[in-house]
Amino acid sequence: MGLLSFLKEKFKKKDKTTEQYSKGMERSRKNFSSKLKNLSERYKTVNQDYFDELEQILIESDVGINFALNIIEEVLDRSREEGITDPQTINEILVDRMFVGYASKGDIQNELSFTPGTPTVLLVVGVNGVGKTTTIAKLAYRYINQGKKVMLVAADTFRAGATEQLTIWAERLKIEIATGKPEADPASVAYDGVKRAKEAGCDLVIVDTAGRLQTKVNLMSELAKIKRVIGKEVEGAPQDTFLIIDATTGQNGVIQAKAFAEVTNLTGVVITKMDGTSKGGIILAIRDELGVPVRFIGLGEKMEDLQEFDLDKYLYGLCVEEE
Ligand SMILES: Nc1nc2c(ncn2[C@@H]2O[C@H](COP(=O)(O)OP(=O)(O)O)[C@@H](O)[C@H]2O)c(=O)[nH]1
Ligand SMILES: [Mg+2]
Repeated sequence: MGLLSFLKEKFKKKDKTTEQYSKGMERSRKNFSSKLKNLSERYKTVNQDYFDELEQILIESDVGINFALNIIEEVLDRSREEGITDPQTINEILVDRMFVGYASKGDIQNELSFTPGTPTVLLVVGVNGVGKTTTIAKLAYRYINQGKKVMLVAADTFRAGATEQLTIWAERLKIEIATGKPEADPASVAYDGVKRAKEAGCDLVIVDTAGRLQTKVNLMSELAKIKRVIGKEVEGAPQDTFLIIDATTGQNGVIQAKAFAEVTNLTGVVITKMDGTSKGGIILAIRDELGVPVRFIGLGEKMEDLQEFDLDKYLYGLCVEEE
C-alpha cells in the first residue's frame, strides 16, 4: 500500500489536530492535489510529458527546484524499473518519495526538551513581519498548557513597538516578561532576562531577537554575543534556536533560511501562515536545502493555531483531497 492510501485510512476519522491541518492547508491542497488529480485524469499512461507536468506542479508548490528534480528522477527510475505506466500509481509513488525526502534528512524531534532545575532557553530569530512575536506567544501558550513556567524576554530593542507587542502577549498569557530600554544592548537584556528566569525557577525562557538581515556580519556577532552571555548564565543555553519563516514568502523564505543558517546554528524552523498560502511545499524545500527540521507550523492567527509539525498530517493536508 502506498503512503497516500495509508494516510487516507489513517485519518479517516480526523482528530482535532488533523482537522486543523486540513483546514489550515486547504489552499495548498487545492493547488497541489487537484492539479495532481487533474493530471492523472488527462493521461491514460505516463510519458515524458507527464513527468514534465508533474515536475511543474511540484515546482509551483514551492518544494524547490532541487527537490523537484530529484524526486521526479526517483519516480521516473521506479516507473522504468517496474514498468509502471499508470498515472495514479505514479502519483502514489511521488507522495512516497516526498515523505522519504523529508524523513531521510534525520531525526524528527519537535517538542522542546526540559531538564529539571535548568531553564530551557529558546532563542527566536527571523526577519520583520514573519510572525515572530505571534509564534513566541503561541509557543508560550503551548508550554504553559503543559504545566511549564514560561517567561518571555524582549531582546528586540531595535524595533519600536517590539517590546510593547510582546508585553501585551505576556499580559494576556499572565506570564513574566523581561524588557530593556529602547536601543539597549540586546545581549544585556537577554542576559538579565535569563538570569531572572533562572532565579524564578522557570522551565522555559523564550528570547525574542531583532534578527536584522541587512548585514550578516552584524547579525552574526549580535547573535553570537547573545548566545555567549546566555551560556554564561545557564550552561548549555540556548538549547534551541528557532528561525521563523513566513510560508507566504515562498522561495524568498528559503533564501532567508539559508542566510540565517550561515550566521547561527539553527535547531529548528517554524513555518507561519501556512493557512495563507497555496504553496505549502516550502516545508520540503527548507528541509531539503538546510537539513533543519520544521518543528512547528502556524495555521492561523490565534494562540491555539500552532501545531507540532507532523509529516503524515502535513502530507495528508497537502495531498489528500477531501471526499
Ligand atoms: N494567518 C496567519 N497569520 C499569522 C500567523 N502567524 C502570524 N500571523 C500574522 O502575521 C502578522 C505579523 O505577525 P508578528 O508576530 O507581529 O510578526 P513579527 O514582526 O515577525 O513579530 C500578524 O498580523 C499576525 O497575526 C499564522 O500562522 N497565520
Ligand atoms: Mg515582533
